[in-house]
Amino acid sequence: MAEGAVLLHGFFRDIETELIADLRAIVKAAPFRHMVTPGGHMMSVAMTNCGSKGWVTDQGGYRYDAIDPDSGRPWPAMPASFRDLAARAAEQSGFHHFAPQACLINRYRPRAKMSLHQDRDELDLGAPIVSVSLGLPATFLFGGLARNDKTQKFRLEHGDIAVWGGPARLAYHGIAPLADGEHPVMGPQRINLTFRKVQ
Ligand code: MD3
Ligand code: FE
Repeated sequence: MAEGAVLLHGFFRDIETELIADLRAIVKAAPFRHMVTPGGHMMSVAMTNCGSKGWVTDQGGYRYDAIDPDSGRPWPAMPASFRDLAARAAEQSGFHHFAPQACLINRYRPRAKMSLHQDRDELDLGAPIVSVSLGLPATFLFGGLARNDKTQKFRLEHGDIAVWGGPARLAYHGIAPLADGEHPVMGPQRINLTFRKVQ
């Protein structure tokens, strides 16, 4: 896709059942919620997290926090299936010993979108971000290092894993409004996991 970005197709096929069962357990313990941005807007994407840190946003700003603000408890632990998949994808892409503390889980229903943004709340920008797509396909928008750089479109489908490191790590990116549809395994939604080394 770009220097530093690697797209792997069908990478979780062998562990799909375990991955989805583990995802269900996380969502049971820490349900999806629509967070509010510091600007006061409710996000169309619903989110939750697993791992020792989770990404949260509220009127106070964005941050990684060990505690789920909705439950007052720590986020669910990162399952071995998640951790191993992320490490295997990173290794395949040339990043050794990838040990993320956080996994942000995004849920898109039809019409949900994510506006163009950079991910820069992580302390270690030398580590890649690994993203895993499940469910309905999405149009991924990939720009440059400046907000106004022109964007390229890529389709992300169930089973796709992308590793974003090097010069791609700070590129602007987003997701176009999700089209209607019904995925045979995941139903009428798209779920994206992003693994992050935050400390
Ligand atoms: C490129 N998520 O959670 S995944 C996010 O599909 C986010 O939910 C989108 O952007 C989603 O922050 C896009 C692909 C992705 C994730 C992180 C990146 C691409 C990236 C970080 C840097 C560059
Ligand atoms: Fe992002």
